Amino acid sequence: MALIDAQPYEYALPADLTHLALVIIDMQRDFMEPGGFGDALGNDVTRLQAIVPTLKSLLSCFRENGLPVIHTLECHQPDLSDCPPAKRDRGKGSLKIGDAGPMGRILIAGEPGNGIIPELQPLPGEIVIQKPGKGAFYATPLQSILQERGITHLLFTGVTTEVCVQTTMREANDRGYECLMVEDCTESYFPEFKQSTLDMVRAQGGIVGWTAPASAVMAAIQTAKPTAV
Ligand code: TIU
Repeated sequence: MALIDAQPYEYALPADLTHLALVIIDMQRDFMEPGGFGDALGNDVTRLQAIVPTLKSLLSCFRENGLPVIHTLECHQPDLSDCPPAKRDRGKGSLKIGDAGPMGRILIAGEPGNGIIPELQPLPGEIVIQKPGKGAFYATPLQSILQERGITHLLFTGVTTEVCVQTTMREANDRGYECLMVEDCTESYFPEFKQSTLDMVRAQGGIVGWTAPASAVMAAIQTAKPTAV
């Protein structure tokens, strides 16, 4: 059995690695670039860039081993029918969800600014989940897709750590998935929130799951002799 050197203790990979998926949360221009949703909320979006090279390496590892990859996008339909007024009206930013910004309408599906950043573009065959909420299980087919494919183990990456990544990981934990957050493949606009999230995930014996760096994940996958190539 291959083990990831994780906290609070080793994370056991499934014997058949195709039951393990990499979940990449919301690596979209809307959160990563000036002029998008994250910027409109008043955040310094530039600090999220630091994880891109490491996340790209982890994605390459999954692709080279033929393992499942799931990308998510936070977005709303152009008519905002899936955007609760409570979400659109929250905050005092100058641009709200659906307003026209420099990269198109803010947080609207299909707009240039809503797309995944070029470095992490999904390949054909990879799962892409559009989600209207912070959690990727809410109002999406994610649970049924995981069940159909027999996926039981999930590695969480992306942005932002304490909002969409943590919400999705908690949703997955309650649904019985074995969850691990990849420490250097997730980032927040607030470094102290990222640290607190990692701490709370692995506290109490792993109350929400495990955390580990990407290097430990990739080392374990290499020793596991993938069943799929
Ligand atoms: N604002 C913030 O930190 N995050 C979000 O609104 N969405 C995601 O985390 N993707």
